[in-house]
Amino acid sequence: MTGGRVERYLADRLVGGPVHFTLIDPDKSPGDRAGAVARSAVAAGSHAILLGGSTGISEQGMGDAADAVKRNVDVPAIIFPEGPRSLTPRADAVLFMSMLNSRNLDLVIRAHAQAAPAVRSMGLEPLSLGYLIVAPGMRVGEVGAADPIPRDRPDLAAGYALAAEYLGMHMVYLEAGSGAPEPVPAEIVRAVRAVVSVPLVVGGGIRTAGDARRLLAAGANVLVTGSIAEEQGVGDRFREIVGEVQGARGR
Ligand code: 1GP
Repeated sequence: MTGGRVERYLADRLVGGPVHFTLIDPDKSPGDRAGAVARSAVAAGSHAILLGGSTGISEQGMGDAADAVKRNVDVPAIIFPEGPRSLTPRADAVLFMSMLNSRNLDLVIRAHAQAAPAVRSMGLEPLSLGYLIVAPGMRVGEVGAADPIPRDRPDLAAGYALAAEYLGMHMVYLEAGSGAPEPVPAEIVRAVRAVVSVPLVVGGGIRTAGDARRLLAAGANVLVTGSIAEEQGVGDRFREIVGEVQGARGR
């Protein structure tokens, strides 16, 4: 990977093995609460904080959460944008993501054309990423008007992911949707891993150490968890998942 400071931080960490990102929704954990969740997540071994949610987060809400995260931890605070409105210069970077299998051109490229000048003037580092919704896709799949990749079509996912890499995107993100009853199938992760060389991010429905182990064994480079810390705080379940990531780094 080339790019700015956050991309280099990630590339450096990825040399040592897979990494974990904690997704915090500033609507559910505003301001100092976001800072407290970030602090326990990073103490448990998480490598970066994503800030986002699927409902409208104001610039103010996003900015306050980013400030609180930066006061509490020394890992990047990265915006997981729900639209151009949720950008703030107070974060370190933004996932500059195209939803590859959306029927809505806004999510493929039009919102990006609108947001790019703001990203530039805010000095936010854009992290170029192809975002692929896998069934069930949950709310983000609905709001994003996605045609989710069926769970028995690893070939289709591999085609999209390879196209993203050929288009120059620096990462591919396989998303089952927040709260999904099951994470992205390991077969899909394996098929994508077999064809792409860019880092592979996997999220949605990761609830257990077993889920994490299967996804890591299939070739995921980054695991993202959101709901688990939101619902139960940074407890045993969270620690077990991050423990799997840390364990894979040790091998
Ligand atoms: C990030 O949407 C996920 O990719 C988060 O999913 O809330 O199910 O962990 P969970």
